[in-house]
Amino acid sequence: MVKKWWKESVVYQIYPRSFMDSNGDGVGDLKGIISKLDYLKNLGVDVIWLCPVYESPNDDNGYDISNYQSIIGEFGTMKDWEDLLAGLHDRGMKLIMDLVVNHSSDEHAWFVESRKSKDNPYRDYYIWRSGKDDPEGDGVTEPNNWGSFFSGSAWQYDEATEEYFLHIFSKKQPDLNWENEKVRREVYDMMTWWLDKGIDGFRMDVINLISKVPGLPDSKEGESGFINGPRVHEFMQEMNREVLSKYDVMTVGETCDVTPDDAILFAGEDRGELNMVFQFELMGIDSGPTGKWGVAPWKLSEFKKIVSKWQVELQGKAWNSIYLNNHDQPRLLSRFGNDGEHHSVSGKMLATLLHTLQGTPYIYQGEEIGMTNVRFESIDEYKDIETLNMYREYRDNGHDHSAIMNSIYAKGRDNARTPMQWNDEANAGFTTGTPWLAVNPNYKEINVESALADEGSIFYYYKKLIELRKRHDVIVYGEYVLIDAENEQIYAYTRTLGKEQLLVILNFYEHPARFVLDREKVSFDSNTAELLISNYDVPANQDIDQLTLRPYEARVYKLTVN
Ligand code: ISL
Ligand code: CA
Repeated sequence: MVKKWWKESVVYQIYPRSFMDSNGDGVGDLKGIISKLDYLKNLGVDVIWLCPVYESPNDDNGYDISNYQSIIGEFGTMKDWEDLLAGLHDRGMKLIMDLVVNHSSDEHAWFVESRKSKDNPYRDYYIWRSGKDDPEGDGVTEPNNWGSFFSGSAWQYDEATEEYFLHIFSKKQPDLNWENEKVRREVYDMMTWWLDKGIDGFRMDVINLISKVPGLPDSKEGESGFINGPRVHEFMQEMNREVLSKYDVMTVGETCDVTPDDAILFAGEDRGELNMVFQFELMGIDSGPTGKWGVAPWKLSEFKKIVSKWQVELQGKAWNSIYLNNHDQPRLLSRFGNDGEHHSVSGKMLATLLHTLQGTPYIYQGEEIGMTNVRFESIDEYKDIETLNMYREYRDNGHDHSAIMNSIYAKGRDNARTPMQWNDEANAGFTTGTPWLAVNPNYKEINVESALADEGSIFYYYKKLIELRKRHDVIVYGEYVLIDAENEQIYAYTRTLGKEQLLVILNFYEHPARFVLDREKVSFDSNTAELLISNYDVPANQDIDQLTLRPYEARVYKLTVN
């Protein structure tokens, strides 16, 4: 494994709208983030990933960009952004920006031109098609059967030129046409412009959707016309050659529906594409047959199988990114832990997993203080376009209100987007005005101020895990081996680098669990077992061959291999 700074780093994701509001308009902003840089430095993270801060009509909270080279007014100015970058660099932290180039906003100047006429110079920046004949309907219908991620067809009819444009996400997020060389040049120039301003890399939104199957044929059951399309690697290699290879930066591609083999193509050490990808397999573990909204129970053996598959198959070939939640996913503690009685220990147990797998860990804002999912009474309190579109569609199809609300409570994206909880004052100290999305009522107990005042808090546990990463190469580079595949209550594995070995033991449930070490899988000198971290007090020199783990107990030992 080649040593790289981005493998040794811990990333912290900021969703600016919900992080900190500096001027009382209820919307988080850049000055708000700047006011919290010492907090982030105290936590010890190395890299900040900033979700989109560009000009946008906010149909999808900034993932619909109308100008890639300008800052949205409600977040501040370019000067504020430069101050943020300088503030991070001064503190030894780095900044990666969100790159959203599968689509733009329909309010981007390119699309405004594109929709004007069929012979407009920008027409071919987007994907336009005439409708198909539809003798049974009103004469014409969508060019193909592709569906949008945000409900309904992926095509929108446009009066002006009587054609449809493609939008894999909302109607206000038309897909850019990557087949057009000019589009690619514009994107590369824009990336270069940001890199020359001094940023340290990119997180690339749905980057594996940029190449569409030629001819845009109907997709058959289980197939897709736009996931990992035929030219995607050619485009990624071109982007790398033209832009990324000229800088020492970090790149992570958001890639839905990829296998480890796909990930090796995108992020293989010798591929000249990306450094790592976000894969979604674990995020699908609690989906039912109807997909994301059909909430289903999950088993620990399945969880381990997925994680282990990625750990083993990428070993020595490509680098993993490790995340358990983000701005699109429910809060990890509510999903995989226990956000009630065992809030603190289960939050720490999941943190132990996050930081001791092989890959770069990503912390999503608020995770470090154990923020949880939220349950708003009324659908009117929700703001996310995916949630609102789904609600409408499901209601139209006759689904029961309370059943839909239960899906939203489990999976809705606003779970992760409620404002950061800074203290127990009004609106959790996030704003002096009215927050754009209501705060989670549990802010009185769960907030930064109380976390900082309690040395046993989840916050200090994250901080310690981050410190350990800096001290022990085995945490970064050690090879992963699962040691108890069948166990439905305990997740245990080793990480080995030369003669150094980590033994990680995690009880995933609230019941005590018996752990018996399989000496054939772990060969070490007991006298050298050093407890690096645990979420409980552990008696000194305890025999680790047989243990009874307490609810959600986590332990990490460092051993010397015989
Ligand atoms: O949120 C999801 C879970 O249902 C995904 O479908 C998500 O939309 C997908 O992972 C792509 O996400 C990214 O691109 C979207 C944007 O809405 C998300 O916030 C972003 O992370 C479109 O730009
Ligand atoms: Ca503000």
